[in-house]
Parts: sequence; C-alpha cells; structure tokens
Amino acid sequence: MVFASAISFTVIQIWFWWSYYVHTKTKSSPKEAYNPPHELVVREEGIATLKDVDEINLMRKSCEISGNAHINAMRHSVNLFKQNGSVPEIEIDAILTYEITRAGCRRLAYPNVVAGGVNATCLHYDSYEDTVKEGDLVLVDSGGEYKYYASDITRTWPINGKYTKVQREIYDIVLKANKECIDIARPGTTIQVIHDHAKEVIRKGLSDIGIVNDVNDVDKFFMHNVGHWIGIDVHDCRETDRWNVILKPGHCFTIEPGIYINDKVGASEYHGIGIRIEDDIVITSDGCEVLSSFVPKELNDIEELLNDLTKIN
Ligand SMILES: [Mn+2]
Repeated sequence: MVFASAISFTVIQIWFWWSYYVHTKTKSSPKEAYNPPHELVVREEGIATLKDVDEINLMRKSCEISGNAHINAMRHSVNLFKQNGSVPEIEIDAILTYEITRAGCRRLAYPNVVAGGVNATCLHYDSYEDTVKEGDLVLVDSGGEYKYYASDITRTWPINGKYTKVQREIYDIVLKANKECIDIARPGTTIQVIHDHAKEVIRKGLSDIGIVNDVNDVDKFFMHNVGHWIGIDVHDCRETDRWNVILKPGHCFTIEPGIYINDKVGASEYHGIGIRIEDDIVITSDGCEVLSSFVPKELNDIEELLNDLTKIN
C-alpha cells in the first residue's frame, strides 16, 4: 500500500514537472511588433510600379475601407454641425481613424488631412487646431493601410450640407479635371500627359471665371502633381520616374487635381477655397478601374448624402 502510494505520488510529480516544462516552453509570447516591410518599397524599376492581381485586390479592399470611412465622416460631421453649430477638425480626424481601423486597417497610410475653410489651401495641413464653421468646406484626405497596402482618397464637402455658388464653381472645375484625367488614363499614355491635361482644364476653368489670365499663373492655384504611384507606400516607388513611364495594365496611381485659392491671389469672393478630389486607379487593358469610385464626388450626390442623415451609423 505504501509502495503503491509512493508510485502514484511519483507519477503525479512527473506529470506536474512535465506540465510545467511544457507550459514554460509553449506559453504564448508577445506578438511580433507591427513592422511593415518598408524594404519592399525600394524594388526594381518596372516591377515596383506594376501590381499583380493579389496586390490589386488588397488595394481594392484598402480603398473600400477608406471610402466607407469618408462616407461615414461626411454624415457624422454634418450631423455634429447641425447639433453644435461647428465641428472641431480633430473630431473629424478621430472619426476617420476610428472608421478606418475598426473596419480592418491596422493603421493609417499617412496622417489624415482634415482642413476646414481656408486651412484647405495649406497642402498636407494636419494640425487639426481649428473648428469647421458655417459656410466652410472641409477638405478630407484620408486613407488606411490594409495588409500593408495603402489607399489615398480626398473629398471636399460643405459642413452645412450645401455648397455655395462660388464653391460650386470651383468644385466643378476640379471635378471636370478629375473625371477627364480618369477618362484618358489608359495603357500607352503617361502621367505627364494626364498631369498636363489637369493643368489645362484648371487653367481654362479659372480663366472662364476671371481668376487666371496668364497661363503661367495656374501653378499658383494647382501647385502639386496630378498623382503619384501608390501601393505598399502611399507614395510608392519614390525612386521611379512617375512622369514618363509608359502606362501598362497593373500600374496603380492617384488622380488628384485641386484648386487652392489663398488670400493673395484671385478675386476676393473665391479667397479661402481649397478643393481637391482624389481617387486611386489601376490601369486595365483598355482604360482604368477607379478603386474609390463608390465614394460620391458629384455635387448633387454629396449634397444628397449629407442631407440624408437617416443612414448614419
Ligand atoms: Mn495622394
């Protein structure tokens, strides 16, 4: 009996030691830090800018998440304005970050731009120190990163739900540039050709309403490039020429014309208006697919969305 007890005691001891040993060797360790493969950003020219089907699917998902965040931010911001009479820029920034990350993006692809009123004339404005007030447009440039693939979308909407006459005039020019650039984006052309087209649409539009007289003045109102490669980095393949590469199916880049009228140029009623409309596209065999096409950009579609708060969630 004593012998049997000793045996079972020893068995229990061995079991205990073994369990402890297994536990210490297999217990869960902290997950690896989130380290995006930045080294992949620098890849050989010609491979880097062309995305394969799997990559394009990830970019499509990234745009889906970020586009929905824009739509929800539109609704929430106007709702907040109607309740409080103004909306802090940082609150819209928070909504975007919340919507993007809760939908599956691990992080933002770049700091959100949330620029109310005249702040929209400052490129890459991300200080969120002001409030968006009655009569202001808010320019939102925001995109998440889904499984390392970036999206980069910009929309500009009126915080009170309705564009003014002069805001509509400027918006129409930017929208025309955005849509025509998308129309001409196809295999065989170049981003330089697309950029030049955006510049010409903007020159003509601003000339028609008497803001620009000299063609050389267009750069004062549209002072950035029409687009950039996009992929693992929001500005993917920085080392690769963006201007003269002959476009092929699989090339992914942004189309983002804008007009920014600061207080030093142009007629005074237009001062302080900053508008950009940015989509992400992939070149296909006969044109391009707009990955962010479901995010409203027509004036009437945006106003309709902003004034139908029943869909807020
Ligand atoms: Mn961009």
